[in-house]
Amino acid sequence: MKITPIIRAALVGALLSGVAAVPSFAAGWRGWNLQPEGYPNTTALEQFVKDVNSTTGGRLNAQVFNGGVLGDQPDAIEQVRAGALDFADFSMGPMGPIIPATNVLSLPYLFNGEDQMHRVMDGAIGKEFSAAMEKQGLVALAWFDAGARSFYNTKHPIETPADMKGLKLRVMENDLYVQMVAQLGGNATPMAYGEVYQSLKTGVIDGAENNFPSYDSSNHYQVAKYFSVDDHLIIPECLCVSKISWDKLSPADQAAVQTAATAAAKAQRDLWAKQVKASEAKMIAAGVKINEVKNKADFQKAMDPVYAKFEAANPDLKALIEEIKATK
Ligand code: GTR
Repeated sequence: MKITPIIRAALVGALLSGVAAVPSFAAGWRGWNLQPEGYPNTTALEQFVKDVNSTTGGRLNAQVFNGGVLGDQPDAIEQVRAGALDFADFSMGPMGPIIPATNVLSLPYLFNGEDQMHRVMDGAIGKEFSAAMEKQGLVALAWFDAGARSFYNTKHPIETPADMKGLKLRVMENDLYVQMVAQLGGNATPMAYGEVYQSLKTGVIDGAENNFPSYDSSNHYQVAKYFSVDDHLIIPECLCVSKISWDKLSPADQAAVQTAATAAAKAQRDLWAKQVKASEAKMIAAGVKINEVKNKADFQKAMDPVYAKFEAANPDLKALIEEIKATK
């Protein structure tokens, strides 16, 4: 669906006032998605909507609103918890301030790679996170891939932590990322994704951090040409349904929605792997200066105080962190 500024204003107004959406949108499930058309997550969510609508005989009449037109993620999390929105693809990054146990997933260098992240999230530990989220109004149906995040900036390549000194970097809305950048000598500003391009352009910030597909689709590469691969964060994303919406479904419809979500996650992961390669090739062709950080261990070591502080504040989560790190 094409969202014009007027439709967007009407939708947001309707959400804020608690009134049902404008009449041209028949009552039905509404989903939040930050990413634009063509992005792996968007394609997967569109498949989810199509499957859900066909396997529930049109009862849910689901649709997804792409490109963050329904607002930023922290607000959208609250909307889904309140049942004002029915489903979403959420990064687990900005989830931490709302559901503290999920902050474990925002610890830098927690996972040793995407395969380990999949094994953890698809297994018993993933179910523990789902249980914590369900208590807070979010039913986690499947986990999407969001690759590994690295720093990029307008000034120079980052090869050692010393190159981070003084850089003003945008991070997602979670204090753990502010600590992460501070330990490396930079200055972090939590900021909504949609504001990053303009802030890079006007010099409000010098850089940010993300995966290749987002660096590409957000056009950040056009203004911040140095991408330094340090892979400091691997954060899963969650295809979540509002617990309020979920509890209204019959067991048969719940099963249909779960099946659609599992298939959507499979599609997303396949598309993701291809998109990472395609975006990297596009960045190289566009003249982006990509450097692989040689001594990632130095960056990792700098995170010790972040772990120490987190574990001191959450002693009950220490065993879980160790279990994740030990997962083969
Ligand atoms: C993207 C991710 C989004 C959001 C965004 C950001 O890679 O898919 O969910 O986390 O980064 O940096 O805000």
